Amino acid sequence: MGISLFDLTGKVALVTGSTHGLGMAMASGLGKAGATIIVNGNSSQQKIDDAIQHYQNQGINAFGYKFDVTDEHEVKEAVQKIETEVGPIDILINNAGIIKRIPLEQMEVNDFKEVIDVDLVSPFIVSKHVVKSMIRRKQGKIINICSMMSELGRNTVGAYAAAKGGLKMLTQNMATEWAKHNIQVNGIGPGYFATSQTAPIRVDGHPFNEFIVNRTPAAKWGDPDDLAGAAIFLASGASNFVNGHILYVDGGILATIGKPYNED
Ligand code: GCO
Repeated sequence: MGISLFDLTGKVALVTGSTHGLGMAMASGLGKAGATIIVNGNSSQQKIDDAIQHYQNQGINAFGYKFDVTDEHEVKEAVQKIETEVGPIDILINNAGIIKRIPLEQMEVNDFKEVIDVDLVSPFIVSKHVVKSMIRRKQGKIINICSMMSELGRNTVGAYAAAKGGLKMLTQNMATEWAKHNIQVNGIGPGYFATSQTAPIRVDGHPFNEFIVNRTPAAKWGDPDDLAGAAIFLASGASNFVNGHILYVDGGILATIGKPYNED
């Protein structure tokens, strides 16, 4: 039986922001496909240790590194440590991100800049340091976690939309510059998923909660595990001729203008 197209055995995958939420769901998928997972977070060592335990409980080989993805010095040091202690990074998922829901006319410039820093500049910083060994080894997979806001606007998330729209174009430019080195750079655009980030707008009775269920042809919020397949595909040999593609996992949101509330 030949190696499956989707087998990640022997690969090392760094997933930023993988101590919880979508990052943990995607990293678990890669781990179950055979990859060794490099867990990253920046809040506490305890959260990283708990996450490592979570992965190991699933039979996944995992190591943890605490660093701030917006700090180039910390990123450079961490990538060097990972490559020395674990091995070269074959797969990078730039997942770490924040959101601030504030109407643009009320938003402080510092708040706007912080969202851009984490959601757009840090994928550039981390990719810049990880891609060096990928170029040397003539192979690599980079996956940037975009958003519905890479394509659509929404009240109060202007900074986030600017960052995620930019991340879509950064993905396409990374693909343009690095494809000749046999490095495939693509994006995943999650629709609306049940995570800590969306918890405030998902509470029962919250108008947005009902809106999203109505706006999504699949008529539900996504389950983080629904992202694992897309991550495995874009991290594996099955996507070696896929470059600069944003794969939307959104239950059909981008396929439709939506429907009246009282329509089935
Ligand atoms: C929001 C949500 C979205 C989702 C996701 C959609 O406030 O609209 O948080 O931004 O998190 O990014 O793709």
